[in-house]
Amino acid sequence: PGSVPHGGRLVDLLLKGDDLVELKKRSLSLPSLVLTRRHQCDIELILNGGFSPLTSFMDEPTYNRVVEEMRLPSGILFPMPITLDVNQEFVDIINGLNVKDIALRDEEGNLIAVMNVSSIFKANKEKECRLSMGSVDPYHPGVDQILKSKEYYIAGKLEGAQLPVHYDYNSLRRTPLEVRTMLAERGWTNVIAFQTRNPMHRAHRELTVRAAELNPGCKLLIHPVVGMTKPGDIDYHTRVKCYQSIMGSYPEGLAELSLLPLAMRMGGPREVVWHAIIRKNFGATHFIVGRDHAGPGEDKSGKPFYEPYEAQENALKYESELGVKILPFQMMVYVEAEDKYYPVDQVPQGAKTSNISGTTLRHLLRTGGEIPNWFTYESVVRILRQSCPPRVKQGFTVFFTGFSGSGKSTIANALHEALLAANERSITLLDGDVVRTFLSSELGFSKEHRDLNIKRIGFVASEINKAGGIAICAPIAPYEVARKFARDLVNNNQGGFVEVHISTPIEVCEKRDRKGLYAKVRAGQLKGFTGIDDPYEAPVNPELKIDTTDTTVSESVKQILSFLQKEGYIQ
Ligand code: PPS
Repeated sequence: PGSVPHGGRLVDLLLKGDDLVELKKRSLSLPSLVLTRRHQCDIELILNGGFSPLTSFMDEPTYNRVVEEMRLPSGILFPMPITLDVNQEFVDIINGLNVKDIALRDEEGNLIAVMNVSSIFKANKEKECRLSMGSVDPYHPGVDQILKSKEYYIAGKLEGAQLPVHYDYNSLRRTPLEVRTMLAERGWTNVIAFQTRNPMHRAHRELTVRAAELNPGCKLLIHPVVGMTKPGDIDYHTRVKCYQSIMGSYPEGLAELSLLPLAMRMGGPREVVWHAIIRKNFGATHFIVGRDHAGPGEDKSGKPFYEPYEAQENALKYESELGVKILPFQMMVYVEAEDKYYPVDQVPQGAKTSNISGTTLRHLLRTGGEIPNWFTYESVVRILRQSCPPRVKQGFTVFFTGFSGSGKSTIANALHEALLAANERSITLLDGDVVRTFLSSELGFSKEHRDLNIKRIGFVASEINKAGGIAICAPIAPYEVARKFARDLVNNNQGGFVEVHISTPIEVCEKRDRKGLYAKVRAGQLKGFTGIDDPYEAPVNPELKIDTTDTTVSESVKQILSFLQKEGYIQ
């Protein structure tokens, strides 16, 4: 039952029995390439047929035609370049081989597949971004990922050993064949797939049920992405709990949940066509496309990358070629007078509508504000509150940066004491000198070592925050990129990041010279000293800036505490 796979046949590249034993044996003597998370998501859907008719990462002619025309060399529609990027060093290794077989492995060393490399090429990444994403702005997550990928792409015949290993939700991670089998068992021939990367609320439930009502005989496949989504999205563990809880709200026998290990590119108009192809391969006959499908948000100037219905229009344009019925939906809004949801273009005249955006929801969660029943289900709110605690309970990092002798450590210590007295969370002080004694004892003061030091501090702070604790860090941290790295790590681990630039001028620091280090520098006994003969990139947009020339320690601590209070981190 269900749709014919894209290209006519469902790809399955996994070897079995003796062939598999033989492949594993052969792989032992091959050079290994460790697949990134994105590669693993892609290869899973190549090996199990989710990307049918693709049978590997794209070689140069395939890649070029896909980028330029959204088509495979056979002429079949395929909108998204699927590439395996490697560096020069690995290309040299391949070039040194007689038989160009390589073992593709996950980070634990598990063999995923063997590739016989037949195409190695340097891509025009700018062109790839411009044509496939419609932008070259690295604020676009898909563009950023392409631009950051390594300089060569490789491709060649794949022999699959196993799908990437997962430890969670294995009963819900169905392959295309498993979904098709499930549909067959249920006797479902007409199936509407629903894609999402967000928690589901009442609007989503109403939208999907409405789609089924408008297409009699259709059942629903709720098919959320658990591979990679937009940075900053709610983590998939939390989302899966939400999906599981919302499934009980569907009429009996109408909907099934299955998880998709896709690495999204947030490529809107092209991505939607790709999503439809994937769902077709999983057996769906219909595909819901709402407002701003796979949208990457806004560019640097706050302008959306795509028009809100651009993706929808593109999906409809290719509908007959796709062989999947596209069900376009406008945004659903709540009409209080009727306690009902309507697509925004079908709201009864004059009726007052309500909606809560993702941003507002996050704000309500962070501030512990009330989330109304008309918007979502109590069980969903409970799950979201657990994963996104209000700020007073959330872990956070206060990250001081500034010259040696600027006052970082003194203020950090005083802040530590003040916070100990005023809150219940555990607090860890990661002072520059202490870190260098225990965590980074082998490091010096080159740019590389300083960056590594800050990465380590960021990592430890993010882990502390993940467990709900407070981290106070006080390194010099002279480089913007490393500070940003620490900020991103913390933010991605549910932590708040408060950067405090102790902006005391270098002359004042030198005059104080508490540790006698500046004297040593002037005497030529110490080289590469921050602010004297080594760079310091001042933060452009720190949360706080304090110059201790005329500000006392207690005044500085007061400023930080009142900022933390204003932002809701402490009461
Ligand atoms: S960094 O750049 O963030 O990794 O530096 P950090 O870990 O904070 O370590 C700075 C402390 O090391 C002492 N020290 C130096 N600082 C700067 N440049 C050079 N070359 C150097 N050599 C030793 C100095 O005491 C710093 O401590 P603070 O507390 O900042 O005075």
